[in-house]
Amino acid sequence: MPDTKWFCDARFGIFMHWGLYSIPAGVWQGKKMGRNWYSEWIRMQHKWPEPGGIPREEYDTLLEQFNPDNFQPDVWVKQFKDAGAKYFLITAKHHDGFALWPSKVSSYNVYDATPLKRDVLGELKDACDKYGLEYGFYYSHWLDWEHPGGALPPWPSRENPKDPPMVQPSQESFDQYWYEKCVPQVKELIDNYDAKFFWFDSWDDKSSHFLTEERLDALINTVRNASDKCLINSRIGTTWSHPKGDSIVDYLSMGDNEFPDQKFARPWETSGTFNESWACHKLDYSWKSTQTLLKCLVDNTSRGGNFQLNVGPNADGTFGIAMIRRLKEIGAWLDVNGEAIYGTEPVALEEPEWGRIVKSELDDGNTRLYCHVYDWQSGCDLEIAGLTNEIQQVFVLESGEALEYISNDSKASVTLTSHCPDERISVIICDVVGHVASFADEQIGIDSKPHSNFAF
Ligand code: JFZ
Repeated sequence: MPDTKWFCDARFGIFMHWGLYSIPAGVWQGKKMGRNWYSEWIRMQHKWPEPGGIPREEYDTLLEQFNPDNFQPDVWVKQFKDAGAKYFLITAKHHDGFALWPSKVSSYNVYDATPLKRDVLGELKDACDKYGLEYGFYYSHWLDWEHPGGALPPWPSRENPKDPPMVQPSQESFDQYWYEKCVPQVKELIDNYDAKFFWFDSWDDKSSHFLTEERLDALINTVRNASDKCLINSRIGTTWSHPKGDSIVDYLSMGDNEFPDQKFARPWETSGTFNESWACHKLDYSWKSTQTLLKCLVDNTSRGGNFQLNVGPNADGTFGIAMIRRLKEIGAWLDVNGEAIYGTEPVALEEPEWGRIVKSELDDGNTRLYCHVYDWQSGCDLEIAGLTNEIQQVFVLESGEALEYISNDSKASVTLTSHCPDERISVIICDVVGHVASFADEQIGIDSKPHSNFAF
């Protein structure tokens, strides 16, 4: 199995949804998708804007309109680096089947079918190499609405749950899609761009109808044979559709915006949005605060997982101000507090009410604990329950200000000053003598499974 250390050390990645659907951005010929609907789904809404969704020929008029003036890979990736991200992934192909690279497998791609005529994925790879970000792809392997054999949404319409579901392609037809489009395109993405990881997308056992053991093996083997580094996520379908389960993939993916309240002993991540939609949506203004987003990052880090924050650029390649501002704020926080995130490990200590704790093991055998304080109660004692190691020193990471502490057989606590260093999340460093157990040390052998709470 490929090495996952870089992935675990990274903790923070940027996810991007960008494609033809970014042009309508949730509004089709004046008809508005719900403001909390995913705009990348605009084509396939059963009875919206008309029965059967948007007809293929009409959707395809977006091809000639895909000509962004502001596709600036260097500027984009620098922005993600400045936000503190260590890796980047983009929708190489979303459910609509449109490829963001000059695929030889299907001409339904940005180079052959749009006026842009640029290798979007190749240019982004160069920028990632330049700025030192790892690079990978979202690839919709199950749903594909361009190829006649690709799967369609398996649920009833939003408007009327009693409506019959869409008619799926036959197994023979899906086989054609799988072996003539999906598998070769995935191979192409590794060969052309040296993909470091894939984020395949399925989310419940309804996908098992098409994602059979044999097909999953063919796809996984293709990745394994083409690369000894490339990571595969559990949403490829192993959770539900493979007898070996998630043991044969490299990292677990949670459901959308699902932040589990438990630690997992395997590499894992949550992908989350700034607002509701993944691709940009003209009506979606429900922006999460920077503090909320930082807590997503710290929560997952403390539980051994990553946070992949999604951006949905506008069709012209610009970014909404709300996203830019939050990226800068996250970057400013990580600039000061990155040491308390990157390369840290979860600890086998009880999760405190006041925030989260992670650790780094120091070369001299001692341990540095990072206390992420969500709730700074001035003058109070911040207790580190269960810590038996002797404390050597305590200080605020941002300022270096030393803090008083109590360290004896029955108690380990830090006295908080009257001034809160950072109203979002303050980080206190607590250096202790000796080893503090990692969560993983105690949990090896647990077969952690991601779960989904998402219902259409
Ligand atoms: C999928 C896509 O359909 C969506 O457009 C977006 O790309 C997102 C990242 O992934 O949507 C999901 C994802 C997860 C669940 C349901 C739909 N889930 O966990 O149940």
